[in-house]
Amino acid sequence: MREISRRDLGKALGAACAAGTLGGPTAAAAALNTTSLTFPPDFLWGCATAAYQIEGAVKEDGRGPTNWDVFSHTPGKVFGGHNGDVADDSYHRYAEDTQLLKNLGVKTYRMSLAWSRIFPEGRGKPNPKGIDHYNRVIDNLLENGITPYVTMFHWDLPAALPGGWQNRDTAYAFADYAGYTAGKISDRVKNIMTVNELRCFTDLSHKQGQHAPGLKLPDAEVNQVRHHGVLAHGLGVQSIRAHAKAGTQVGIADNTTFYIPVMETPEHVAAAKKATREMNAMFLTAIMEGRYIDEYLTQEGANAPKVKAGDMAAIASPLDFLALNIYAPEWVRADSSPKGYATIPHLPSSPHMASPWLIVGPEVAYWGVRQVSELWKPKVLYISENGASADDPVVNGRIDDADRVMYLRNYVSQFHRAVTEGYPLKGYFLWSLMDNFEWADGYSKRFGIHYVDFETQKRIPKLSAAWYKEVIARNAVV
Ligand code: GBH
Repeated sequence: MREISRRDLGKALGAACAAGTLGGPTAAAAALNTTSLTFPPDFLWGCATAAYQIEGAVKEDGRGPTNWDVFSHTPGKVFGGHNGDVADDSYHRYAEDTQLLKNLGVKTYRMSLAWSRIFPEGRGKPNPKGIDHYNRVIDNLLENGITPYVTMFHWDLPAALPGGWQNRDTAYAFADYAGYTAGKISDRVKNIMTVNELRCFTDLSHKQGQHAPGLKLPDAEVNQVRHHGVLAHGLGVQSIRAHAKAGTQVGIADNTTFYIPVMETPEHVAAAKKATREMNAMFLTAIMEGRYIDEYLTQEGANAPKVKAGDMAAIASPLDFLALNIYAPEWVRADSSPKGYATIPHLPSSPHMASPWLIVGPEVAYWGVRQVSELWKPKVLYISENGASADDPVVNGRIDDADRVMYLRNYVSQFHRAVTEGYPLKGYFLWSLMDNFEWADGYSKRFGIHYVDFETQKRIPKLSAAWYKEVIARNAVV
């Protein structure tokens, strides 16, 4: 694996000094930082958001209703009865939000498109006003020197599609929408992700019932929903390639469940890698290997998904890049069971951020990158999301979210380790640019590095925004 040489470090430090970016107290102090945790010069720093979480304007310019409009307006489903009707009003304030990005100095922005703005009924007749809107957003980003990375589906499914993800036809409708849209934007958007987080819009929505449409289906039906999810991704890849300009890079943003070895010894490291492959059998493992592995099929037995000829080949369509959303860790130890490993549940004393599920385990950042690299050798990796919820009290107009900074610094340091060891991690998108509609938690959980006052829509940079700006300027952990 590649090591950063003294010469590289010397050059990087020299360049930083020459550019006058080292505003710190002494060159020696700066050198300490720079020598320890500097990223490669072409590393891409970015921020991420998603359409339903920030846009609002749910009835504007012909947008069709989605599963999340229905779900959030159903009493008892979302904290406090909150919904995305207004959210951050970014549909109208996108130019202001571009300036937030520009001020941070990010080179890239990951955004998602609302399928139902482009096809209000999910399929059939496109709505030109939907594409017009996203063309304005994309052009505004490019004019400000920010490269958009676009996710085609971040959970806001057109409500008109019968049966939603339980219906196989939805996978084909997605492919049609993704291909059509790629044809319209790929003259300017060079990086496209199909779907966001398979496990969330399948299991969390159809097994645990916490996300739209809020179902708790039996296992066989859940497995079929999962199959339609990965099929939509695969057909989407093919359709995007068929319609987009040559050279468009296509990938997926997945929240693969990653297992940290309890100790960094060969037996535990191997056990954790095996756990990651098997526990993601219905999602990323199927996509990267083109089949449902025996462990999964045996475990599910008669409940295994029904697969048609050609499905697995479509699901395994080669990707230009793989993007990972990395938040909470799982832990595993090697043992003498037939599987060879035992997972360790989170403990009451496991530290977490404002969201109880968001256990802090920075090593998952390193192990996630290393495990997918070793298992499937992707050409290019991105972190499509990483970030944290915090309480964020406003004190004298300031939001000093030192806890979020602590979280981010630790995770970014672990990504740095992965980069230093030579794994192909090329960029990082922080979740999120600003506070927004946090799904079932409504507006009660804040993930932004900009505070949003939802009464006035005023955006205020938090301490974490100042920290991230400094990371980007120095291209190093600060
Ligand atoms: C990502 O989801 C999403 O892509 C993004 O839209 C979201 O805003 C962001 O991360 C922050 O959550 O309450 O124990 O049942 C992360 C996936 C979905 C994981 C909700 C935790 C609730 C678990 N998260 N889930 S629990």
